[in-house]
Amino acid sequence: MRYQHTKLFTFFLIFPNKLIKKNNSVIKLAKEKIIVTSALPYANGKIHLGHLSGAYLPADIYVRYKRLNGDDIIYVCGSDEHGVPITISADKEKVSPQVIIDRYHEANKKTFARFGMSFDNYSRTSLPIHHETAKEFFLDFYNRGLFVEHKSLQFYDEKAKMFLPDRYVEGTCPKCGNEQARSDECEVCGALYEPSELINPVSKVSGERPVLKETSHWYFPLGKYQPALEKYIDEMNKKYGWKENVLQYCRGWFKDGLKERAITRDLDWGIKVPIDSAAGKVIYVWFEAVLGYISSTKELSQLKNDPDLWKRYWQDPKTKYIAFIGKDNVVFHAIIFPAILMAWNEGDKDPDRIGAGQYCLPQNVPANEFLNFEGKKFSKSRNWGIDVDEFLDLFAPDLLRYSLAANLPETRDTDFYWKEFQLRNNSELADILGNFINRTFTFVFKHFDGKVPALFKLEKIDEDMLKEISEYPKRVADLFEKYKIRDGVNEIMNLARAGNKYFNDTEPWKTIKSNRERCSTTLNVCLQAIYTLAELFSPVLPFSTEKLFTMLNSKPVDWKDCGKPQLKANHQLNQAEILFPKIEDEKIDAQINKLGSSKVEEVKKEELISYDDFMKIQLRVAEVIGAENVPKSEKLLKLKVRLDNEERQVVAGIAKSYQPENLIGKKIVLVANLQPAKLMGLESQGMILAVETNDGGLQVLNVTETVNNGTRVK
Ligand code: B3M
Ligand code: ZN
Repeated sequence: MRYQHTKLFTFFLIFPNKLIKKNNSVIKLAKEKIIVTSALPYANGKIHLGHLSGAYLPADIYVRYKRLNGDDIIYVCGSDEHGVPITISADKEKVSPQVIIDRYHEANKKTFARFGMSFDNYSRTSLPIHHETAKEFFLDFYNRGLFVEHKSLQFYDEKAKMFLPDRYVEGTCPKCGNEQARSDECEVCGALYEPSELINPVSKVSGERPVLKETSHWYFPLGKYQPALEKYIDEMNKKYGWKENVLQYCRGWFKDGLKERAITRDLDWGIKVPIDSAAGKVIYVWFEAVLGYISSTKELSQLKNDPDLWKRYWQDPKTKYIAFIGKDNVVFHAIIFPAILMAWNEGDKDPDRIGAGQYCLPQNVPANEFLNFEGKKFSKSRNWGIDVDEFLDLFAPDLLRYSLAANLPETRDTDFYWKEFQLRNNSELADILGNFINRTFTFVFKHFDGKVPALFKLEKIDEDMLKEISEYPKRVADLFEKYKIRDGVNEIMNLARAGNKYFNDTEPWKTIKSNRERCSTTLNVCLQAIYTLAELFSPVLPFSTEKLFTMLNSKPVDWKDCGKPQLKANHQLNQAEILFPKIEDEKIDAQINKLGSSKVEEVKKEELISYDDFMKIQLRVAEVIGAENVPKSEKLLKLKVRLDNEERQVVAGIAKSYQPENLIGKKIVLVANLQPAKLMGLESQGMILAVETNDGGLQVLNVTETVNNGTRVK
């Protein structure tokens, strides 16, 4: 429910952020005006599960919860389409950057939609509206004399005849010795330095050692804002509790002392520096990308035909702005972006510029740590991980949302494991939540015609359960409000656990025979719990809970009310469908087996065997002289094989690939000194070697007929 100023004005006095009814009989809780943003992903590759866990899913859950809470919220994002990451991808494929950004912007936008991301707008930084916004900020700062112009030495590739941006140069970090450091930034220790400090630089374009050549750039005086930034972060933390990891990063930066930062680059892809003398220079991608949040909101204004919409959010001092990001983006959102906004806001002191508006700064920056994949970093080149689209081709989006949400890297790095994913689905979504819903619906349809059974006299167990249900919305909200999304999600599942326990303890399958009113009462309570679960889970499982609301023949209410009994007696329900089918082992194993380098690495881990060990295995050529099917077995064939002067019986699992008669006369390779084993009651005196074919069948290894029976294979 969103309030409209005009309609409510006659009934309510509007206090800052609060609506109080005139006769004071009802005090409506403060509704907040909120902007939520998620980091703009570079449009140079597909987003993976790690991205979703870092900056997108937690934001989407928060936003969906806030909407149900009746808050006035907008959620914007978009593609980051400038900068060296894009040009590097374009160079690799030998296409223009435009081809890259068009491809990945569209792809990621679609993927996000499939995953259920509920952005109000998903924009792109290549749009004119963004270029204008970035240039407006740049020119404002430039005209106010805020920038300092410096000549500096920059790496220049004499072979390729170009200045080399940071990521085009690799060398050794002067601080920690990382040999893959960029020209001005080390990803390992986080150090920022001058290109001239990099040890042993190499150009990624030509592979040559680049030279340092003079160029001139504009610098943003970040150091000037350090006192204000420290005060701002301190205040925000005191009022709203920032995450420890974010504070740690910021403190580290402050300790080193903020320095001026070049905000232009010698590059031809990006937003041209809007000054005549600056040909060949673009605005540094990080300076403009953060402004993309504002441009995305401006685009939303256009789309909604409401030109001032963006101002009502960004330039209202009461707006609460929350920036969801991954930990690698902290400095840009907690320090640089606030500094840019402070610099803009102080411009209002300039008589020429009054009325340009004051932007609100992030109230919180709930950055997440990283998600790894099966114990390692995601890696496309090593085929380690899975594409989100590929995932969604195999499994419903809510399954992914749940397993990621229940394991968000909020306080430390976490891992996605296929087996854990299966377990979360099978033993939580299916066995706990799905089971509770299913048994209740089945019972109500069987014994109460699918109508909500009435409440009769409440016993203590019912009162306790109703009380517990009523406490959940606030309990979960308190966690979500603190950005403890993972804890909130796990808490909701506890209500489903409590529901199952209540169902078991009240034994409706017995009371239906002994005391129908008692049975009716307890099932009513179960359905109220399911209603509450539907609403509490709706930010996490939007697709399944939509179906669940259809089953309940009902709709969500204001979040704070969803713990109160909402379903009236006799209300007609719709037939249940299974919301969470179990995932079979085969489906999961197939994914694990597909993981690229896993096999290679596992072999490495296994102990190597010695030559002597190998020679212990007697591999001998044998001729098949008899073959028949094994009764009642689809897989096994009983073979008779001849070595030099003995015959053996071998039971082999190749019946799906061979007709017995086709094997007669073939010379195969037998493991001749294997301990005999019994298969379906038949003794097998050895094993024959076979390979798996592409279609999953087996092909027996053959030796030409001229080789004598019994010959050793070495
Ligand atoms: N594009 C970094 C990234 O995709 C960067 C975030 C921009 S947020 C304004 O990892
Ligand atoms: Zn380093």
